Amino acid sequence: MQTDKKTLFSAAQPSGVPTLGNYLGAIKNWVMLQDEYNCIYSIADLHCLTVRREPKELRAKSLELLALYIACGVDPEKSCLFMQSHVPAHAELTWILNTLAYPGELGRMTQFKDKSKKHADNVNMGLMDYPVLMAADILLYGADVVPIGVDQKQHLELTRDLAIRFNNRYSETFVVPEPIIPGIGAKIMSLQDPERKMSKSDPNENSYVSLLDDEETVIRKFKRAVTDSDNSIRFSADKPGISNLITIYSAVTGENISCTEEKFAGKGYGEFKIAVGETVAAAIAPVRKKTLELLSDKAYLDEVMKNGADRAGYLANKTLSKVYRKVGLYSPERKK
Ligand code: AQP
Repeated sequence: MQTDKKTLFSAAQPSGVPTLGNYLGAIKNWVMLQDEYNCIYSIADLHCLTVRREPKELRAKSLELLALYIACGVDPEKSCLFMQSHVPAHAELTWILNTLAYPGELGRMTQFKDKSKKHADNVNMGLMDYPVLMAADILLYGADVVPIGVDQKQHLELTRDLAIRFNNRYSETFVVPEPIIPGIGAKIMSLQDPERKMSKSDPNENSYVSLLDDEETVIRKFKRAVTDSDNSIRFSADKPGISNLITIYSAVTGENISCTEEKFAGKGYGEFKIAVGETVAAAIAPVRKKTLELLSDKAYLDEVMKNGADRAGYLANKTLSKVYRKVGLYSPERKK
């Protein structure tokens, strides 16, 4: 780790194939920030257990997500890439932070409320404790910044509150992190219900574009995207469907929203949907190709994972020892 650089932490759950939302809201920025920061990127497999999963599928998706990170441009030589469950300090710090977190504040989290409705038959303690584990992920590495989509803003606020609460109670220990939220692409919406965010675990496959979708599938999903009947390509709060497509096109091409509006002024929705589909398909095609290549070299992926866990474990354990000492857990003296 270079000491003159600030530290950045971010993670995604292997809860499905990452969507265009995960890419534009998070992973794309991770790649751009690699030179500026000491970057630590995790695969949040422990977070995944808050919802019932098929164990075999979780294992496969975890490896696939590692391949996808690398295929998107996250460089394991520059950044630390690791599986959350390979560094036990995440679960250990969660326990300590739990003693400072209140059920009232966790019960108020929007994601907890949404997921409790979605998984009404399995509202478990892990679902409620999700943001505390996320706080442990971030605080273990002294992260100064955390790139996130808008949906995770509330959880990052809680991380900051827990860090400040701990520092006030036990003396200055944790860095209080700042979010980095992308200008365009911070919240990509579902293609079928543009009032809801695009999510990789949405049961309706037409609602999201996955990073492993082929060109034909991507274009088909955009053609079917729900829009309004006004037929003017204009960004507006009362036109959530078409505004979402304008956002996606702008985020992928790097053009601003008004440029996109001008470019497609007077064109019909049909033509615009195909243009968005083709642009997205061209952007993700190399990611798909590279991911499939990487997945055929499991030994390489395992090696990246092991190295990452060693690097992350070293940093995390340093913080955890400090925390244990500060809260008063006894540790025997080591002989020199
Ligand atoms: N629709 C989105 N637009 C922009 N950013 C998004 N992110 C997620 N959805 C969007 C950002 O992606 C990062 C990784 O997210 P995650 O995998 O840890 O969990 P999530 O936010 O719960 O993502 P999903 O796709 O909605 O997963 P499921 O369906 O399993 O719950 C985060 O930085 C997030 O902000």
